[in-house]
Amino acid sequence: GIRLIKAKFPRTRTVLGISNVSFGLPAAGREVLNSVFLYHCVQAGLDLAIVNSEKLERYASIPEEEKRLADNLLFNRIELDADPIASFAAHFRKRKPTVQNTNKLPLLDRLPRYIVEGTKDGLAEDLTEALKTMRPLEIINGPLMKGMDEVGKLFNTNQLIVAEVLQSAEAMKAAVAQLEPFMEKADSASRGKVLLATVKGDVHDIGKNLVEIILSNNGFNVVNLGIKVLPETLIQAVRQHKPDIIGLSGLLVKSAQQMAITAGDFSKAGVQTPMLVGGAALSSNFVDRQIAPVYSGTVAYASDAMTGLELAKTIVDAERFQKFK
Ligand code: B1M
Repeated sequence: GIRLIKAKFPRTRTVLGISNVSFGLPAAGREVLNSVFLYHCVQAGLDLAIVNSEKLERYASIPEEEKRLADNLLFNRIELDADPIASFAAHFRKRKPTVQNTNKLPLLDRLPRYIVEGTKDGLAEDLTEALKTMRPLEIINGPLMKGMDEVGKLFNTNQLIVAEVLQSAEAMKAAVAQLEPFMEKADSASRGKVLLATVKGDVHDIGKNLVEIILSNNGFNVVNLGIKVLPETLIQAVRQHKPDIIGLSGLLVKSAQQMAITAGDFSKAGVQTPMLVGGAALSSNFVDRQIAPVYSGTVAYASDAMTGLELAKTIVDAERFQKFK
C-alpha cells in the first residue's frame, strides 16, 4: 500500500501505527513481527511510524529463521508455508522471552554489542573488567567505536531507527562517563582556553564531548557551547571568552559546509583565533580546499580526539606553532 501510494502520489506523506499488525499473536512474536513490518514499511517509503521502540526487537538482531517466519506471514506466502500464521504462532508460543547470550562472548566482542544493542545491562561490569588490561582510550577507540561504526552501517541500511540509535548513543555516553575518571590527567595548571561547539544544524555531541574530556584532562580550560551553535553565538563567545583555540565539531555532510560558512563569518567579524575542526564527514582535503581559503586564521583538521589534543598543544606552544603554520 505504501509503495503504491508513493508511486501514484509522490508528495504524499505516510504515517502508520505499527503494532496493530501483530495483535493477537504471542507476545515474543509480536515484537519480532512489529520490527520486521516496520523494516519493510521503511523500505517502501514510510515517513512516520507510531511505535513503542522500547519494546521493539532490533531488526538487525533477529535470527534469520524468525525473519523468514515473519516475512511468510506478512506477505502471506502460502506457497512456502501452507499456514504462515500457525507456523509463526507455534514458533513463538514455545519461545521464552529472548535471553541475550552476550555473556558467552569474549569481552572484546561483548563491548561493541552493548553499543549495537543500545543496552547498559552488564556494561559497567564489563568496562571494569576491560580496565584491568586496557587503557580507557583504548577501550573507547577500539571495541566501543567498533560498535558505533556498526550502528552507523545498520542505520544507513534502515535496519535501525533513530530511536534505537539514540539508545546506542546513551550506552556510549554511559561508557565514556564511567571511563572518564580513569583517563590520564596532566598536572599542568592551564595550557590554554578552548571554545568548543557542534556547528549549526547538527546535534551529534559524543565526539565533541570526548574531545572536551581529553583536552580538560590535559590541562586545557574548555568552554563547551553545546550543539547546533550558530556562527553569531560563536563570534559573541569568542569576544567574551577570548579563547586560544576554537574547536568545531560536526558529523553531517551539511555540517562540513556549515564549518566553511562559519569560518567565513569569523573572517568577516575579524576573528583569527586558530581553529580545530573534526567530525566524521570532514577530510583534510576538504579542510584545506574549502575551509582554510575562507578563514583568516590557521585551521587544522583533527581526525580524532587524540590528534585534536596534539594539535591543541602545538597551537599553544609558540615555537611549535610558528613551524606548524
Ligand atoms: Co546520526 N548520523 N543522525 N545520530 N549518527 C551519522 C553521523 C551518520 C553517518 C549515520 C549514517 O547514516 N550512517 C549520518 C550522517 C550522514 C551524512 O550526513 N552523510 C547520520 C544522520 C543522517 C543523522 C540524522 C539526520 C538522522 C535522522 O534524523 N534522519 C540525525 C541528525 C540530526 C541533526 O544533527 N540535525 C541524526 C541523529 C543521531 C542521533 C541523535 C540519534 C545520535 C546522536 C546522539 C548524540 O550525539 N548525542 C546519532 C548517532 C549516534 C550517529 C552515529 C551512529 C554515531 C556518531 C557517534 O557518536 N560516534 C553516526 C554514524 C557513525 O559515525 N558511525 C551517525 C562516536 C563518536 C565518538 O565519534 O563523533 O566521529 P565522532 O567523533 C570522533 C572524531 O570524528 C573526532 O574525534 C572523535 C573521537 O575520536 N572529532 C573531533 C569529532 N569532533 C571533533 C572535534 C575536534 C577534534 C576531533 O576538535 C574540535
